Amino acid sequence: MVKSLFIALGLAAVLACCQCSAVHAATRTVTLDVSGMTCVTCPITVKKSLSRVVGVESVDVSFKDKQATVVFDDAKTTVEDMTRATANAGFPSTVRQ
Ligand SMILES: [Cu+2]
Repeated sequence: MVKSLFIALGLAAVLACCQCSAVHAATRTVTLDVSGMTCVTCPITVKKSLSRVVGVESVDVSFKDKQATVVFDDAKTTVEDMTRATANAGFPSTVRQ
């Protein structure tokens, strides 16, 4: 009896936590494949384009790996906004799955 009560309380805590995260914005990280980078200044352009997207918190672009790692607030922006931003800067990108 006591054990099942603890389980019920634990479940309630988990459910309460899930509701909490649905209300508050979550910070997420996405990796974009940016294939069109051909020289060392390309990542600077890519980084600048992503940094201008409202909701993007940090950008790390690797020329060597041809990818951009973006930390963003998913209540303010979407991955589509980011791929559009890089495409507008001349560097089409896709989400790494
Ligand atoms: Cu370049």
